[in-house]
Amino acid sequence: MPSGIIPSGYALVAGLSNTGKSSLLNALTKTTISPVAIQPASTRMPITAICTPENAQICFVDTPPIESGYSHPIIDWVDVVVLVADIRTFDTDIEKPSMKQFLRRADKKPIILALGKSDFVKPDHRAAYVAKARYTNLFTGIVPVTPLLGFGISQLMDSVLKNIPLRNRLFPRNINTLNSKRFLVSEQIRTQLFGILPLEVAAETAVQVEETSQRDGSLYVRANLIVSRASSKGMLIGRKGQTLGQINKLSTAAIREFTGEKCRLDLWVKVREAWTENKTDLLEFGYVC
Ligand SMILES: Nc1nc2c(ncn2[C@@H]2O[C@H](COP(=O)(O)OP(=O)(O)O)[C@@H](O)[C@H]2O)c(=O)[nH]1
Ligand SMILES: [Mg+2]
Repeated sequence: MPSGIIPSGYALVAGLSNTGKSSLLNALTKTTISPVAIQPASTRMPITAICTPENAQICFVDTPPIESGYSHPIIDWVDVVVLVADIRTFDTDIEKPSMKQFLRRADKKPIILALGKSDFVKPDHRAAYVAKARYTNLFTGIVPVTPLLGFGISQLMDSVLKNIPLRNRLFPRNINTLNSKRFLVSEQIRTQLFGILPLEVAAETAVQVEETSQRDGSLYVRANLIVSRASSKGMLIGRKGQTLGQINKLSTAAIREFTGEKCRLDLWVKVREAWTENKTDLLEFGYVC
């Protein structure tokens, strides 16, 4: 192999809502870069994490759910697709229109099927699920996985690596994401909202990180939580500031875990009426590429 030529490329992580895409990306890259929420559909923009197994580079791209159509165009520029599906519902899920559309667009790419949530089926039944998926003839590889337990992760990584082309390295050494820290921090905060607030309020709260800096040996983050109607403001703050305090506590812990830095978070609640209906607000808050 000529010097400087290594396996280097992109792997899309796609799947229906709540199948475990973000958990899988984190397990593959040994990070917590992509927030995992109990509520479905929390990932809204691609989140990238680069890992470097055995002198190689793979940039995994976590995406919003297939139902949103967001991941379809990304297929065209990645080298390999990791399709995450719930092992229990895979056979009916691939019949859904959005999934069929996705699979049609991906038919020229290697697709590796990660059968997620495999802890929900008995270990000696997993081979039967794999055989059933193999019968579709759609996949280059099929691996049952349980990201939280690390099960199937190294097999999946090997399978992805085999499909990454040899080329000059695409990414500088020592970078682990293509996203900005500001964006990743805002996503960590935004995800916490879904565990604390009613879904409709969380979905209409933008997070705008105004500052990330070093202060007294800690990461200092100042961020605005921007609600779309004045009546939601009180709900975010809560009685005696309790709700905001809880959002702050959970977000601080999440940012600390993801950055590895001690964090001090300063959160403010602001109102911008009907921002969800305004194109320039959507652009400003990172909802449109
Ligand atoms: N039991 C189990 N839960 C999982 C597994 N993978 C993900 N989850 C849970 O499923 C939920 C959705 O996971 P997430 O990674 O955010 O899914 P995404 O919406 O596809 O990105 C979270 O509560 C995860 O903890 C798995 O393999 N087994
Ligand atoms: Mg996700």
